[in-house]
Amino acid sequence: MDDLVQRVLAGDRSALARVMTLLERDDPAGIAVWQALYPRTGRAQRIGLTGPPGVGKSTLVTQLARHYRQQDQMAGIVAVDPTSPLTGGALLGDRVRMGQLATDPGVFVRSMASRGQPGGLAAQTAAVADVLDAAGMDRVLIETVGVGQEALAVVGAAHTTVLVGAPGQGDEVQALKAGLLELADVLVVNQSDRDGAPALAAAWRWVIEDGASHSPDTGWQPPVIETVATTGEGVPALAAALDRHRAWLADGGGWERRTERIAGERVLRALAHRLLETARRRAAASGTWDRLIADVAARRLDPATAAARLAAAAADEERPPAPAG
Ligand SMILES: Nc1nc2c(ncn2[C@@H]2O[C@H](COP(=O)(O)OP(=O)(O)OP(=O)(O)O)[C@@H](O)[C@H]2O)c(=O)[nH]1
Ligand SMILES: [Mg+2]
Repeated sequence: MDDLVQRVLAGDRSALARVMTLLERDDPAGIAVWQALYPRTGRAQRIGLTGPPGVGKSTLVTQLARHYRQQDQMAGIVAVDPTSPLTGGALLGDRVRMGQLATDPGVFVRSMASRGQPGGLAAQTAAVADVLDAAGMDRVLIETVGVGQEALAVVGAAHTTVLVGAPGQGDEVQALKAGLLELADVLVVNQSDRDGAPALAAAWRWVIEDGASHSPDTGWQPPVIETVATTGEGVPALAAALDRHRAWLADGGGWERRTERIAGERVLRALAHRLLETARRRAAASGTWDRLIADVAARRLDPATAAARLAAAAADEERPPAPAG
């Protein structure tokens, strides 16, 4: 284990890949390495990018990584569930697009499937980002599809969150109204080589300047950046906005506040996961699970009482053994 820790800290790529695979499986050996690495994290800017399928997030992330490489910065990329129904098989496309980046020692790309994550997707994505951070990446770019709970949880663990849209998607302003605006620090209208891009950018600016949903006391007005990810147009402007946001967080003490918020969410998530797992395991082992479910189904017991019993049994297990004597 110590060996893996040292190798990750030295930026050894095969060690990074190994630890990430262990983490994805919730393997105790991987968790031990991650725990040893955790104190060595906190330096990288974590940038979460989300948006509807096919708007060009992967293309944009690739261009951003290229931009950072030109500035001699190291960039880690985590792409969550890169195969959306729309562009199916995008993982291969991502590999091709990332082309020479894939062999650049200053870039590390990791794809994660959103299914079959025993420890929860958001927790594992954050842990993989920790590994990249510990390995010395200056920026960790986290791409996730959509605007659902999981996607929000993933990008919510970033210092800077970017909402990417494209003309012809239709739902963007709706998504903003649904509360995404509070989360997005930077808005990107990609595919601005296509019709409808200026209108979308104008609509977004209007929503932001209207400011109804954006809290005025933060002092940060999310910029709307227009990009063409396929050519790289607008990518320097996006990178500049990401730098401005980082500087703004650092200057106003917002960096610590945000880091604490992220820490709080991570602990809460870990706690919920742990309690749920303990409750499930206990109930399954003792046969209580099947009995309680049957009782609730037959209306002999209400769901809240059943949950209270399961929680009590789980709490029993979580309690440390009483001191002897
Ligand atoms: N015209 C145009 N096409 C673009 C632009 N950016 C990306 N594309 C194309 O849009 C398609 C989808 O791009 P991706 O980068 O895979 O999009 P994505 O948002 O990562 O997609 P998912 O991960 O599947 O949600 C690809 O064919 C890109 O070449 C752009 O700025 N203009
Ligand atoms: Mg993608």
